[in-house]
Parts: sequence; structure tokens; C-alpha cells
Amino acid sequence: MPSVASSPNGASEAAPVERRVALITGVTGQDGSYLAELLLAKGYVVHGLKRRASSYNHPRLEHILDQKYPNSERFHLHYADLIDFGSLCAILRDTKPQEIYNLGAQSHVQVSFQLPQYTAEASGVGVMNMLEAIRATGLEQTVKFYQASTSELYGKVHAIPQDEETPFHPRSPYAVAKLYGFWAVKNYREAYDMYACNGILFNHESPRRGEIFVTRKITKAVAAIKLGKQECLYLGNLDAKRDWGHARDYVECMWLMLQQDTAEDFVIATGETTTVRDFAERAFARAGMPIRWEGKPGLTETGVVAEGELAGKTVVRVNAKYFRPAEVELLLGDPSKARTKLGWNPQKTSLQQLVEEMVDADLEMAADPNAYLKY
Ligand code: NAP
Ligand code: G4F
Repeated sequence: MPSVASSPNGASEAAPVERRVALITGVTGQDGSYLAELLLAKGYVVHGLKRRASSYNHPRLEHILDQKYPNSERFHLHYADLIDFGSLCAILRDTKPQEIYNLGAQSHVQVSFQLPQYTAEASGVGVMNMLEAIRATGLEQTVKFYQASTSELYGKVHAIPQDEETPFHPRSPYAVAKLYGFWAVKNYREAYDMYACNGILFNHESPRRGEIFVTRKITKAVAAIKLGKQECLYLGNLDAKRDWGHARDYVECMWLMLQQDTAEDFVIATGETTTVRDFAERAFARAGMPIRWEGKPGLTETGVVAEGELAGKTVVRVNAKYFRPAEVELLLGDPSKARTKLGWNPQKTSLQQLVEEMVDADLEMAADPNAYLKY
């Protein structure tokens, strides 16, 4: 109910509703767009950080920026960058958020081997910049801070499944940078009594997933092959295992983590794991092109359409360039703490539902590029 105040002439009138204010870094990314939708639906004023680019760089937010979107007037984008401390101070000073979701990062593991220093700056030191900007603007006792930590921290895993107590063993410049961010958050919680927490999120996907992460690369290729726009999909390690959930479900957890009395770190995962190979099989089958594998596992293995119009066509090949200098072979999270303490349901979207949603969306987008705006 809106509160009611007296106007100077004595008549009662509705006072403006005190809305909570949130700031999202990485709002232009997959998770940022879902989180912005969630917070707007909950009544927040949402400020998002966008980077300067030479071309249009926020297609995932197109629908929210449309004035016809129900809460469009409560959504604001600001230019800033995690490696520009002054820009972070300015945005905090101007927006005074009560909740900050730090999702911004160079988030691609393989790319981090080519851009190690930049990845360290954006995904590691960027976290420290944000924490220091909070202190510099005097918000450290009022703001709640969420850090997008990652299951990549477990790397060469020391236990199966992985939970909040499992030791870390990062395997890429990305994971090393995220390790710095993880400990920065813990350190600022202990040193300054800040409400700052890490969400250790396992892989989460959606039709909005970046196109060079393996799931989206697969579903996009499946659609293009189905429509005769692509011949073959080239992949790397088919036997890597991941615990894949839906990004829409995972942003709910981010919010829940900031609604607690005390800040704690949580593993967010489905509790199930499967291979890249299995994901590809499910995706091709969904599009009516079931595949069988031929040849020995390794560089010469192929995926061939087993039945239907394209029967006999080779649609998957292995290319060494997609192998990583150090691989994370298996990730499987134990979401018990999130289930118990946050009341979160790790099984809301099954892997099969996720695959189907992604393939169906990519089939629609391959046929009509304007369909992108729906996803
Ligand atoms: P994403 O789609 O790659 O989005 C990354 C976001 O970070 C984009 O908005 C990007 O902006 C922004 N960004 C990159 N460098 C930046 C910088 N220097 N300053 C400010 N912003 C910057 O990633 P996502 O999948 O949504 O993931 C969100 C966060 O969760 C990331 O921190 C990621 O590392 C982490 N995470 C993801 C997963 C997962 O499976 N998706 C799992 C665990 C953790 P541009 O659009 O301008 O590039
Ligand atoms: O989809 P991916 O690139 O995701 P990866 O490396 O697991 O990282 C993602 O999840 C992390 C959470 O665990 C996040 F922190 C991170 O930001 C990112 O969102 O690769 C998944 C697996 C890997 O084992 C990779 O070697 O798929 C394997 N793979 C096989 N062929 C491939 C390919 N990966 C990509 N990107 N492209 C391939 O052709």
C-alpha cells in the first residue's frame, strides 16, 4: 500500500513510494538482463553500468528500454567501467544504491588465456575497485554487495560434488582473477563489517547466452544447420562435464542472497552434471536431427545425423583450436545450503527444458532475426 501524506491545503494525497535502488554492473550481459527484469518487477529503481563501445552494445536490454515495457521509466543506463575507479565513484555518488550486483567481467575462460592481463583487471581488480568505491562514497554500512563468483574456482576439483567448503584450484587466468575477487569480498566483509557475499554459481545458460559459450554455440549451429545456413559445428573437448542451469532461475538466488540478515557465500547449482557430448545430442534431437558418434573419441570423432532428411550428413567435428591449455574436466555443485537457507529450488528448470528452450529460440531467430527481441 502506498503511504498517504497531508498536502499543504490539508487534503490527503499519496506520498511517493520509497523504492529500493539497485545497481547492476554487467547489466548488458546474459545475467544482467534477467536480473534487471526481476528487480524491476519487484519495484526497484534499477541503474545499470554500460561500457562505451563503437557500436550498439545492449541488445539484451532492448525490450526494457522500450517505453512500452511496464517499468521502463525505472531503468537507467550509465557509462562506466570496472577498470575506471573514478567512474565507479561517480555512479555510486549519483545513484546511492542499497544493493549492488557486481556481474561485470571478462567472462570467457578460453579468451582469458589470450587476454590474461585485461581479464585480471576487469574480473579481479574490478571487484576491488567496486569495493573501494563503496568505501570512498561512504556507503559501506548501508549497501549490500553481491559478487558473481564462479564454479571455475574449483578447477581441478578436490571433491565431487563441490560445496562451500571445497578447496579451490583455478585452471585459467579467468579463474585466477575470480579467486582474487572472491577473497576481496571475504576480506572486506571481515575487515569492514560490510554486507558483501559471493555467489559461487555453476554454469547457467539461456537463449541470451553469449554465442561463443558452448551451449549457445551448439544450439545456434543446430538451428543454422537445420535451416541449411551452416554445414558443420566444430567443437573442442566433448567429454567435459558441466552442471548446467537456467540463468533466469539463478538471478533469483542472487537477489535472495542480498535479502538475508547476514552476508554469506552460497553455491548455486542444479546438483546434476552432464557432458558437452550429451548436450549436443539433446540439441540435435530437439531439432529433428538425432546424431550418432563415429570414430574414436578425439580429433577424428564425428557426429553424423542418424535419421531424417539429413541422414548421413556429418554435422559435428572436433577442432583442436577449441581445446584449452588447462581444462576443467568436471563440475558438479551441491546446492544444499541454498536450498535450505534461501529456500531456492535448484531443479526449477531441467536440463532437457533448458536445451529445448534454447534450440527453439535459436530456430526462431535463425528464421527471423527480429525474433531476437522476444528473448
Ligand atoms: P556475460 O554475458 O559475458 O556478461 C558480462 C558483462 O560484463 C557484460 O555486461 C559486459 O559488458 C560486462 N563487462 C565486461 N568487462 C567489463 C568492464 N571492464 N567493466 C564493466 N563491465 C564489463 O556474462 P554472464 O554469463 O551474464 O555472467 C555474469 C557474471 O557471472 C560474470 O561476472 C561471470 O564471470 C559470472 N559467472 C557466470 C556464469 C555463467 O555460467 N553464466 C557462472 C559463474 C559466474 P559488454 O556487454 O559491454 O561486454
Ligand atoms: O561454455 P564454456 O565456454 O563455459 P566454461 O568454460 O565452463 O565457463 C563458463 O562457466 C563458468 C562457470 O563454471 C563461468 F564462470 C564462466 O564465466 C563461463 O560462463 O565451456 C564449457 C565446456 C568447457 O569444458 C570447454 O572446454 O565446454 C568445452 N567446450 C568444448 N567445445 C567448448 C567447446 N567450449 C567452448 N566455449 N567452445 C567450444 O567449441
